[in-house]
Amino acid sequence: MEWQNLLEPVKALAREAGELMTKAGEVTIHVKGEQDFVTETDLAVNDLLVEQLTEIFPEGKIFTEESDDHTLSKTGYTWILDPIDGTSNYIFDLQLSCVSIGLLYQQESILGVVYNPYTKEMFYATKGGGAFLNGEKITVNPVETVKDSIILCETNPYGDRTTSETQAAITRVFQHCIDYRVLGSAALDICYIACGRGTAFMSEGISPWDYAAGEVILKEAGGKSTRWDNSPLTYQGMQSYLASNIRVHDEMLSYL
Ligand code: LIP
Repeated sequence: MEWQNLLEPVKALAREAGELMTKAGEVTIHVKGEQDFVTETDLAVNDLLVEQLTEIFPEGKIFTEESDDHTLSKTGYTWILDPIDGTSNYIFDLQLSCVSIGLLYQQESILGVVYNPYTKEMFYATKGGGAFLNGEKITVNPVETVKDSIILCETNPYGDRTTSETQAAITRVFQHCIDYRVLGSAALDICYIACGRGTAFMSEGISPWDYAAGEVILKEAGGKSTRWDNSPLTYQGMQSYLASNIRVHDEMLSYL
């Protein structure tokens, strides 16, 4: 199957994964690291995604938050998956969690699907095909300054909290914006910038599975992303991340 024809099957798969999330009831939790958890539902969704994506598009190398191999295909396509982004939210039933399915060609995100089964909001895009929320085209908001903005932040909970720069950076931004929000799901944060609910999203440390799907959704919605030093994102390892409507990007970089 040509990658351009994958969008509908991937959306259907995301809905199936969402059913697993919302129907799971009491879940078993495993500790991966300091304040870093994985549930049996994460693992069940992971297995569903790996099995189905291997079947519909076997050319795609699989790279998931729960796999050991976090390297990209050297020649072609790589699926980068977060079975449940916002696992801590999921554990406490905050209902701000999603399944995130991204497809890269070499180092570029070309297809992205992010689905929140609680709100039934399906964000999706293909390179050159536009970005959508439940069938409606989406674009970043036209806000020109941070002063007139809601800024989305994440706290890099898996980083070293004794050396974290996050709180100082949020404080600097807070002195210049309407307010900030910490939702607990980077994949949803990026989609919220793409549809204009926030003007920029910042995190001192997120992983490729948090943004692989969101990247093409953000770009097709007219947004921009860089690391905090204005360098381009890579898909190797945890890194700082700033997404915006372009208009406030340079101002945001001055606070980070
Ligand atoms: C994470 C969130 C965390 C955020 C990370 C990532 P995970 O999702 O829990 O709040 O800062 O960027 O989105 O690891 O729970 O799937």
